[in-house]
Amino acid sequence: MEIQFWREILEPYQLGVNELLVKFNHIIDECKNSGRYSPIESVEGRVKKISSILDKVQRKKLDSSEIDEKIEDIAGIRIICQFVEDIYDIVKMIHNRNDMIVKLEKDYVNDIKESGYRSFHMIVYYNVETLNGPKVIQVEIQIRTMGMDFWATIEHSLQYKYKYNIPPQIRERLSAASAAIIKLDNEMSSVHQEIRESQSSFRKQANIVRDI
Ligand code: 0O2
Repeated sequence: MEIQFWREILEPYQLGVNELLVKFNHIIDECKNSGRYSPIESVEGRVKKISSILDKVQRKKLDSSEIDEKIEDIAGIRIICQFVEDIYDIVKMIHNRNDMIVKLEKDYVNDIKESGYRSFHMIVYYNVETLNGPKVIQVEIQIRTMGMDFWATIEHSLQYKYKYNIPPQIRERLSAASAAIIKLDNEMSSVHQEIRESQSSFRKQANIVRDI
């Protein structure tokens, strides 16, 4: 497949990722500026590499005309938050927005994957305006706590190191680490009200100092 083919496929996705990064970062700023607690700690985004798209095309035996419809994660947004409760606040927020339509959700927070992976996944439809007119793209949004992100990042690099064949003894340790992170997330949730209040009064204080 030629460069022009990939440019035409990927450009709308890059635009979508750029726009969504601005929008989710703006939520963080709006919360900060009004002294409110932000359920979003940070956000990152990427467009899937051509080699990874091709792997998926082969694995799912797709025709090149089916890429837009069948590969739902060409555009990926990852939202990191502090508490498990924040995940569900963000999910609600996304449902209430007019610029995204939720196609499907996978709750790997409650329905933990065999590997120990936890995260909330949403596939949303999002409209972008291109030179050729409007285009509706699919975007995968992964929402997870800092703890879940820590685990997934380490596990992902081990998958890479062991070429997707992690030895059983390391798998066991990863499962134990995942269980420890569940405990940590639960512990943090149990004191979250107190932490939220202290962070919000700290932020208000910082805003007052900044405004002087
Ligand atoms: P990358 O590089 O992150 O993009 P499909 O997406 O169709 O292949 P599936 O199983 O329906 O299949 O998708 P799923 O499991 O809902 O989500 C896939 C993405 O979630 C992965 O993307 C990872 O980002 C993440 N993920 C899922 N399971 C695991 C896991 O066990 N460990 C880690 N570290 N991440 C996981 P990609 O395409 O694999 O890679």
